[in-house]
Amino acid sequence: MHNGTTLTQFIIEEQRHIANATGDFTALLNDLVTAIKVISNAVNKGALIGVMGALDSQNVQGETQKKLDVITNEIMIRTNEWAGHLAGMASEEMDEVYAIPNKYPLGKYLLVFDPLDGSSNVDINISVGTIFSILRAPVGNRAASMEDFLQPGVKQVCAGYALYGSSTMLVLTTGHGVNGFTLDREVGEFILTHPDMKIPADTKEFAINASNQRFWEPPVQRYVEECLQGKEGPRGRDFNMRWVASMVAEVHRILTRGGIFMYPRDTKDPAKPGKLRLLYEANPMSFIVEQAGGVSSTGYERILDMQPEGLHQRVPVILGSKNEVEVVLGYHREG
Ligand code: P6P
Repeated sequence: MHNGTTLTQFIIEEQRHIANATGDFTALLNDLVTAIKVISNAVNKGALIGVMGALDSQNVQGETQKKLDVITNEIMIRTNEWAGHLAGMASEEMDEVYAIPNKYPLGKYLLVFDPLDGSSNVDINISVGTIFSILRAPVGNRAASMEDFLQPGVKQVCAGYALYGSSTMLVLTTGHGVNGFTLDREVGEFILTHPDMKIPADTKEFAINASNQRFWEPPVQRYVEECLQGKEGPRGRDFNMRWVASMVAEVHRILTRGGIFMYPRDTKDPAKPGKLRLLYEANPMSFIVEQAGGVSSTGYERILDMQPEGLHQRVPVILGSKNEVEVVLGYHREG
């Protein structure tokens, strides 16, 4: 059960942690939460409102767009563009920065998001989510340039995700720990159900797309092979494996019971140093994971320290339970 703390109440209390808070941040988060409620409704209605299936279009990633990719992107834009809290937005589904229309005032924050992460799962009714990251605009109240978004992950003011699963949850951090909220549809409010989430330091559960095994770097090959050898191998214990193909679901499982998630650098497409995008997948999830006591790395460097070079830059990701990620990083150091 819960003590009934609503997200609205929680955000206002969080606002007290933010220096010179003017209420803008709280109002921005409230608009973001409204978008997430609308997306949750669309995702959960699914086939009933004809939002399943793919379009003929591709996004900047060269990925076929699902109807819901476009619909959810539109919901995020329309719900957050008007209130005067943002200097610009960037999304997995848009090639360029989204400029706030002239009819609306500009604000001091930047919003970066993947409106429907794991959308390839939508038609088969497996959990998907929205990932978001809030940065401060280098110069507030001025239309943001692309360069304004290229800030290391340590500059994030807030990061979070919505998980549209058996229940709709919102998990977020503002740098003071990680808290999870569950949507009570009868009330229309997110209720604090998972206060101060922490990732167990150890785990026996790894998540990786094993079909890419032949493309992995040697340290990852070694790590996974040793997991598969189980208690007869050098790790001396058996492991379990999961792969949902929805990063939000994987990270939520790790926050809930521990684990290690890997989408490592692979040689499948040498032009791509990884599959996941730094600004709107790796950075927000890394902020959350670190705030919950976990570790998040490319294998060679801390993800939150990386200087982004482009809106849609891809990076390798190895994140989760501290002690298990450290094993993989140790293998990378050994070469
Ligand atoms: P694959 C979803 O498209 C995503 O960006 C992440 O959410 C997920 O972890 C990964 O890609 C799945 O990739 O290669 O298994 O389809």
